[in-house]
Amino acid sequence: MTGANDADAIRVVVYTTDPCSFCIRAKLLLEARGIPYHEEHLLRTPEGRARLAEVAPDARTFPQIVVNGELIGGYRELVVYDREGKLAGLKP
Ligand SMILES: N[C@@H](CCC(=O)N[C@@H](CS)C(=O)NCC(=O)O)C(=O)O
Repeated sequence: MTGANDADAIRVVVYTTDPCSFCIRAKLLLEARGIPYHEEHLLRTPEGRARLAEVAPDARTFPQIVVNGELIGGYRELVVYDREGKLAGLKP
């Protein structure tokens, strides 16, 4: 799923799986803030696993959220990122 049509505007990748309530919360927060994102759902796109292993080799939980190629963490870290005002800077 993608939150915008303009692929160039997408700087956020959310690695998800099912079931995953934190994944849903992360996506809702991004949508509430109007931040476009690309979802890599690992059950639907198994090749995403290799991409996730590259950026977050130690990841044990979902979601894993990457901004501008850099792993910021999971949902809790996304909330902190938002509180710090950094999400606003990702608006197209
Ligand atoms: N601190 C993490 C917690 C994420 C979390 O616990 N996710 C669950 C799915 S909703 C998970 O991956 N559970 C598997 C496990 O803990 O091994 C965050 O904020 O994203």
